[in-house]
Amino acid sequence: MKAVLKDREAHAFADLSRDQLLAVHRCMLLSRKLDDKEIQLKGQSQIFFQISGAGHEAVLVAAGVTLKPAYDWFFPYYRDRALCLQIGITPYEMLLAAVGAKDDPASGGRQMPSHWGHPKYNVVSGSSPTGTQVLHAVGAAEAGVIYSRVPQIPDRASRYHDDEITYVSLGEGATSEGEFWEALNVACTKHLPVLFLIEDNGYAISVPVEVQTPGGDISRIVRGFPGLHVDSIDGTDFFDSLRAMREAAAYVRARKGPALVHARVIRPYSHSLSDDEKLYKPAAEREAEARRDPIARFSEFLKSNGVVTDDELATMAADVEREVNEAATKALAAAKPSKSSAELWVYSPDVDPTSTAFDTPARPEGKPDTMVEAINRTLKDEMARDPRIVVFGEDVADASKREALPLVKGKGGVFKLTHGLQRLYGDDRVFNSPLAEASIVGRGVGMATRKLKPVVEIQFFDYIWPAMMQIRDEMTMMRYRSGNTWSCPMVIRVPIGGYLRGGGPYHSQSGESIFAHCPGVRIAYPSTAVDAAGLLRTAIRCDDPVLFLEHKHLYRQTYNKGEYPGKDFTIPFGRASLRREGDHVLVVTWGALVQRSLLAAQQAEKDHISAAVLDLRTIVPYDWEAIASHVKRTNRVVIAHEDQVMCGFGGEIAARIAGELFEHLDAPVRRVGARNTPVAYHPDLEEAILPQSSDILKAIRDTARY
Ligand SMILES: Cc1ncc(C[n+]2csc(CCOP(=O)(O)OP(=O)(O)O)c2C)c(N)n1
Repeated sequence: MKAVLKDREAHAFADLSRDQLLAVHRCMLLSRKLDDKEIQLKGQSQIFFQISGAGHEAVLVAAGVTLKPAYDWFFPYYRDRALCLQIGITPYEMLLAAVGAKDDPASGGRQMPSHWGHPKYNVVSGSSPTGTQVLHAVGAAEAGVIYSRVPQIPDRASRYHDDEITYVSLGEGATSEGEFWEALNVACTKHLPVLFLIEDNGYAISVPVEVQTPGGDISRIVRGFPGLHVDSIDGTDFFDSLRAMREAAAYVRARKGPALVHARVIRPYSHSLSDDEKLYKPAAEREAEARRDPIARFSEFLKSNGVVTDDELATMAADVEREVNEAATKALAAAKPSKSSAELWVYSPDVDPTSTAFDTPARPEGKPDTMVEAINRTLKDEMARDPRIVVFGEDVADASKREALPLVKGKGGVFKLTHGLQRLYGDDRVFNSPLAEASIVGRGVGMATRKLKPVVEIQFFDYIWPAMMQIRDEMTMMRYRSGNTWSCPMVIRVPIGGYLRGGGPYHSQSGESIFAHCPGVRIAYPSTAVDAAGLLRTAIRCDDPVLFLEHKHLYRQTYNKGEYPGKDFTIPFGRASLRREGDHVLVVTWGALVQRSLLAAQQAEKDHISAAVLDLRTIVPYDWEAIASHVKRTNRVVIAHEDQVMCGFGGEIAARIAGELFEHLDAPVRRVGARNTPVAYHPDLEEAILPQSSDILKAIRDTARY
C-alpha cells in the first residue's frame, strides 16, 4: 500500500494523506470501542453511568481535524467523545472520568463521564442541563473579542488569538431550549466567532425531531438569522462533514460571523444505558439507521478506494482494542477521591473573602451620599483598577447608539447605578444586553472562565428566574464540578425588595434563601451606603461568584447615607455589624429590616427593654460567631427579615440557634417576616404583607417578657 496518496487521489480524499485517513478511521473506532468498554464496565458495576457518542463519530472527527486545540475554545456536549479524542484527550483520561478517579482531568470524580473538560486543550467543563453550554460559548467568544479590543488588559496577548473560534455542540432536542435561541441572538447580533454544531440524531431520548422543531429541520429555521453561515449535512459522511466544518471554520476565522452546521447522525446505542430505543423506534427505522453507521461507511470507503485492506483494518481494530483495554486496566487501578475531599472546591482555595486581608480601613471623602452614589463610585474605581471588568445587562449603558452619546445625559441603569460607566470606559466594557436574563448570566460564565471579570446586572430580582438554571447549575457549580480546574468568579448585582408603595408582586420580591441553598455562591446584602461600597469591592475582588443584593428602597434613603470610604475600602464577608447595643433581646436582621429593627428597638426602650440589632451584611457566609456570642449574652433572640417567614433564611438561623445554643436560651426564637403571599400592589395590602417596625416591636416585647 502506498504511504502517501498520489496528488489526484489525495484531492479526492479532501487532501488527506493515507496516514491521515487511517488516523481518522482509528479515532472513530477508538471512540466506539471506548463506548463499548464503558458499557461492559457498567454491566460489571465498575463504573456508574454511561452515555455514548456512537453514531456521531464522523462529524466529530471532522470537527476535531478542523479545529485547533489549545487555541480555539471548546464547549462540547456529552456525545462528543470522538472530537475530544481527536483534539488530544486520551482514552485513559476518559476512563478516569468513568471510574470517577481523583485525577480525572474533567472533574476529579465529581461529574458523570462524558462531561468533558480539559484545561490543556481549552475544553471548558460541561454540565448535564441540555443547552446551557451554548451561552457559555457565546461569552467565551465575546471574551476573545474583548481581549482584542481592550489594550489596557496587561496579559491579554496570551489570552486570545485574532482568528480563534469557539466551538459549541448540542443535540437537536436541546435547540428547543430558550438558551439556544438567546445564544444565536447574541452571536448574530454581535457577529461573534462561534461555530455551532447541531448533532441531530433524530431523537431527544424518545421524542422525535418533528415534535421538537417545526418541520423537523433546525437549519431551515435558522437560515433567517443575519450573518449566520448555515450548512446542513449528513454527519455520518466523513467527507461531507469535513467539507462543511472547513467551510464553517473558514467563515468564522475570517470574522464574517458565526456559523451553524446541522449534522444528521444516528444513535445506535439508545439514549443512554438507562434507555431502550426499541420501546419507541420500530425495527425498520433502526435497520435503516444501522445502514448509515459512520464507521462502517468510512471503512467501506477506504476499502473500495484501495486505501486499506480487510487485514489492515483487523490489525487496527485489534490495536485499538488493546489500547482501550490497557487504559481501562490502568483507570480501574487509579486512586479514587477520598471522602474527606467531598467539600473541596465549593469556593476558591486561593482568595478567602472572609479573611482579614479584606478588613481595610475606610478613608472617608466628600459629603455623605446615597447607596446609589456609593455603588456607582465603587464600580468606577474598580473598573479603573482592573481593566478585565466588564459591565453588562439591560439598560446599563448610557446609550447604545454611539452617535447619541455626546448628545444625551445617558441612562446608566433603570436605577442609575451604572450611569457614566460607558462614557468612562467605552462600549467594549460597558454595554446593553438583549432582554434575556439567562444570556446575561450565561455569557458572564463564559467570559469568566476566560478570566474576564463580569459584573452584570439583573434589572429586578423579580426577573432573575430565567437565569436560575445558569446560576444554580452553572455559575455556582463550575469550580466544584471541574475539581477546581475551571471557575467563574463574577458578580451579579440585583436590585431587590419591596416597601415601594405600589411595587406589586413583580417589583417587590425577596428570596435570598433560594440562592443561599446553592452551594458555591456568596451573597451580600448591604443596608448602608458605606457597606455597599465595601462589600461590592470585596465581591469584585473575590474569586467566587457573588450575588450582590441591593435593596431598591435603600438606594436613596437619608438614614443610610455615608461618606465614600475610598478606593481600597473592603469589608470581609461573614462579618456582621452591631448597629445597636442592647442587653435583653438580640435582633438578627439584614437589608431593609435593619432600619425597621432600629426603630423598633428605640420604641422598646420606652418599655425598658434593651434590644441589640445585628446586621448580618452577608447571607453566605453569615456571621455565626457574632450571632452566637450575642445570643449567649442576651439569651433571647428575634430574627427579622423582609422575605416570607416560610422557608426564609431566618429559618436556617433559628434552627441553628435552637440546635447549638439551646441551653443559652430563655425564650423561644421568634421570626418576623412577610406573610406567605406575593406582595400586593395597593399600599395597604403591601403594609399588611411586608413586616413592619410594629411587628418587630411586638416580637421584641413578647420575647423579652417570655
Ligand atoms: C434542561 C434539561 N432537561 C432535561 C434533561 C434530561 N435529558 C438529558 S438528555 C435529553 C435529550 C437530549 O436530546 P438531544 O438534545 O437531541 O441530544 P441527544 O441526547 O439526542 O444527542 C434529555 C431530555 C436535561 N439533561 N437537561
